[in-house]
Amino acid sequence: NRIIIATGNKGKAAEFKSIFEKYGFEIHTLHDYPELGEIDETGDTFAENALLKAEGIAKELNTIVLADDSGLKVDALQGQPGVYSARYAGEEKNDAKNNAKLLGELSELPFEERTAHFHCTLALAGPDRDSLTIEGELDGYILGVPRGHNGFGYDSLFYVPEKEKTLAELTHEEKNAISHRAVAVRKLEKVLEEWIQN
Ligand code: ITT
Ligand code: NA
Repeated sequence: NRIIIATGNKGKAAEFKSIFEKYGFEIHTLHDYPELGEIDETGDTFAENALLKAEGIAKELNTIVLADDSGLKVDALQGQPGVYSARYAGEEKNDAKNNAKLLGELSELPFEERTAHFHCTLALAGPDRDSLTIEGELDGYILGVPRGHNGFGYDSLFYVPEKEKTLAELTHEEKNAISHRAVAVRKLEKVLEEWIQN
């Protein structure tokens, strides 16, 4: 059983590989298909962008494809960076610059007002079938200084109160048990077999 995940993000790809391993799926990503062009993420919502990626790649490869559109929603910033999380600090995707920009925006705020949510929308698409979207979220706080070196993106700034750690201080296994991506994949698991059969 093979699943193609329409992502070029190495952090996401690693997480999908370890999350889906236990379901016995072999995971391929866009790194395995260098001939495919990048999909323009022109949507205003996570769902629109996830569908653009899944349906675009499904059409090119004529097979079933899963895509992830995800990001960080900060309450004090009215939900920003949101769908712009990957390119918050500029056109190039740069985690260090994105984190620095976020810290600058929140510099005046006390801890209690730094609430944030990681969001993940998964989209499943395939030839001759209706697409499906599924969501997952994780609640936390944005710290004033980074902590930990695991993970990717905004993980070192995202404090999870239940763990008393940032996502970057958790092991991969610990993050993959609670993350927005893991929550969405657990929901997907319940409908995947039936969707594939239809
Ligand atoms: P693909 O579109 O190729 O999948 P991308 O990185 O551009 O890769 P998105 O458009 O969905 O993907 O942007 C997601 C961004 O949100 C990502 O680059 C991080 O900055 C942030 N993000 C999402 N999930 C995260 C996580 O688990 N930990 C830390 N940051 C995350
Ligand atoms: Na996006």
